[in-house]
Parts: sequence; structure tokens; C-alpha cells
Amino acid sequence: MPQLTKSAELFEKAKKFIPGGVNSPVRAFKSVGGTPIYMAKGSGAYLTDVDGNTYLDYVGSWGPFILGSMHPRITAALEYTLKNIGTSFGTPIEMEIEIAELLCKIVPSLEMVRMVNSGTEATMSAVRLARGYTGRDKIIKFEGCYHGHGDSFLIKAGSGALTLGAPDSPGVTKGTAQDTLNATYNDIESVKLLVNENKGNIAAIIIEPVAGNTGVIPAKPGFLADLRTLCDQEGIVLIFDEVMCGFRVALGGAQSLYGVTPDLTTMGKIIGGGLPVGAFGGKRKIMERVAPLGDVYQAGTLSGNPLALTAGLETLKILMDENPYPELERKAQIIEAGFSDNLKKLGLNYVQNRVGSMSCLFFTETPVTSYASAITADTKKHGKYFHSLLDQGIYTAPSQFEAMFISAVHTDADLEKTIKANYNALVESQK
Ligand code: KE4
Repeated sequence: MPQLTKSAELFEKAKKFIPGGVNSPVRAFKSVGGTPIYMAKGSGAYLTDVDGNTYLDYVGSWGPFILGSMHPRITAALEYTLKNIGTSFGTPIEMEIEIAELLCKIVPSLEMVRMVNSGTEATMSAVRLARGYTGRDKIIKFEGCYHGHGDSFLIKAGSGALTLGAPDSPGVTKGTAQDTLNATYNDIESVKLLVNENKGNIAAIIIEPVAGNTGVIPAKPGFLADLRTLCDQEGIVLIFDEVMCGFRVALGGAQSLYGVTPDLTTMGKIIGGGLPVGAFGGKRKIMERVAPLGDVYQAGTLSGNPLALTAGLETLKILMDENPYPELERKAQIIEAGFSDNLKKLGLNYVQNRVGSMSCLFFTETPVTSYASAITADTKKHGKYFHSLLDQGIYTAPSQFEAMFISAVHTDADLEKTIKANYNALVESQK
């Protein structure tokens, strides 16, 4: 059991000044119980907390650290920028062109791209653009998917909203809520029904092409292609929210893995390399409607700032130079097979879903293909599992409805340690 005295102390103090003591709800350990751990240092695949305990990190700051934290090339590039360039000017800079050109080269759907500061900004902007471009009001999202905390998305949302058992949020007006329709992930008929009931008034369908906020749910074969066909038929803008799966499941994201090209793509996490960066982009004829070229307004004080772009650019360059994806797949298969062996030894038929280096062990025996099946998971057992892993020095997401991320710097020894810890934690979860 790690000594958590300083974390507990800090949490009590934090609650005086910060709602719930955290700056993002899913960090609060609400669904797993106990005290959130205050980290003091991150290095590679490891985190060290304020009480000096070290953990093998499978959260990776919720996805950005595909290369591990404090990668030497990224820290060196940041040091150079800090010493020789600056953090922000609020003017155009050359790096903006470099990252835009690189993103358009890497991501199949991108002909133009706009940098922002978070995934939420990216998705909010993409939906506004789709509404401006089509002149239509309604959007279709999928139950359990999470696209950030923009009003239009906090209806049957995943991630922290689902973790807290509050997939809808007060403060979202009826007017907004009525324009957001929820379909069932992997069920094209549920989408067609909504489209037919709202003929000619659906601006966009936004989907996580690999759902990562209801735990991990892969798109069934053909589902994304069916969405593409439907959007083409109905003049609907297809938006792939690749904030989490972009650059994670493949360099070109899920759209390159599955060969389905959306009209717009939203990005974040990995393209910031641990600093605040988001982006949205896609077909030129749509992106040309974005101000100041077009009439759909979108702006940001720190958008494209040199410090954040330095980390993002260096991350993308390393991913292109080193192509870590085959190794990530090999490591993820080791973990999946190890966990599966443990489950068999213990007579448990829990479900594992995985795409590349993002995965989820669901505490349910029901195949998880959508929100409804995901929420059959036993979150109490998951909570015991989480804490047992923590006690063994393994840091995973404090929620059943999040992903486990393997990085390029997790070693085979780390994986073996994790598999052993998984066995012990599964035993604990059944008590
Ligand atoms: P941010 O605004 O948090 O940068 O991105 C929002 C977002 C948009 N789209 C997808 C697919 C996402 O996964 C996210 C954010 N993911 C969560 C983790 N599941 C962020 C963690 C948190 O809320 O603290």
C-alpha cells in the first residue's frame, strides 16, 4: 500500500480552492474511491507521486504520451524554443505552416487545418463549421462517446460524465440539447432512423472512429463505411473525432487504419506532445468557410503558439522517424494475451477490447459493442482492481470507462510486471 500522506493533505487543501479539488473531474477518483494521487514527476513510462511512490503509467496524461513523458528530443526542442524563440506572440509564425503542412501530409482527410488549444475547442469548432457550411442545425453523436465539454456534446456523453453517472449536464439549454441526437454505436439502423426523422436538417454526424470514452469500443467492420455512404447520400458532414485515436492507432489515425475518409477530423492529445494543442481540419471546400477566409467564426489567443507547437511538431517528427506502431502492437498483444491467460486461470470471462495500443478490460462477460453493453460492467469490482494495481505500483485510469495506453517506452519487463499485477488485482476484485 503506497504511503499517501502528502497526497491526502494536498487534496484536502485543494478542495478549498478548486471544485472537487481537481481541474478535471475524471481525476477525482470518484468512481474508484480513495484519494487522488498528486504526481510530482513524470519520466518515460513512470510517474512519481508527492510521497515518493513510483508507478508504471498506463494513462499517459489521457493519451498524449505515446512516446512516454519527457522524451529527450521533445524536452531539448522545448528548451531551445524557450531560450531562443519565446512562448507566444499572438502573430503568425513559421511553425504554424510546418505543422499544418505535416498534418495534411499525414492525415488522409486533411486539405486545410486550423490549430486550437484543446480537443474540446477542436470539436466545438468543427460542429459550428459543419452547421455553417450546411445551414442545418442538428447533429448526431453516439451514446457514450465523448467529444469534450462543449454544450452540444454533453448529452449522453462518455468519459468523466459517464464516470460520474452524469452523462447529461445542467446548464445545457433545451435549445441546444434538442439539436443533439444520440444514435447507438455500431448500429447503422439507429443512425438511419434519426436521419429519416430529421430529413435535411442534420448538419453533421460526429463519431470517435475508435470509441475510447466508454472504455474502448472498436467500430464493427463496415460501420464507418456505412456512415460515409449515408453522409454522402444525405449531404451530411462526417466528422471523425480523432482526439484520442489520432496518431495513436496509426500515424494517420483510425481513418488511415480503416480506409474511411471523413469530411472533417478533430485532433488533440498526441499532437501536443503533452502541451495544450488541438486542431480541426478537412476538405478545403468546407475549411474555406472558416474566418477570416470564410464567415464561420473561430479564434484563440494562444492558438499555434511556438511552445506548444514545438512539442507537437517534435512528437510528430519522432513518430514519422521511428514508426513505433509495430512495436506498440507487439507490446499490446503481450498485455492482452497475459491478461487473457490470467482471466482463464481464474475462471473469469471478462471482456477485453483493443485497437493498437489503446485497450480496456471490462468487468462484464457481455461483449462490449456500445454504451448499453459497456455499462453492464461491474464498477465496484473495477474499483477494487484499480486500487490493487495501484498498490502494486501500476497506475491505470481511475474509471472503468477510460482506456489503457501503452507507450513506446514501456519495456517487456514492465509488461511482465503488469501481467503479474493484473493477476493479483483480478483476485482482489472478486473479494
Ligand atoms: P480536451 O478538451 O480534454 O483536450 O479533449 C476533449 C476530448 C475530445 N474528444 C475525445 C475523443 C476525447 O477523448 C477528449 C478528451 N478525453 C478525456 C479522456 N477520456 C480527457 C480526460 C479529462 O477529461 O480529464
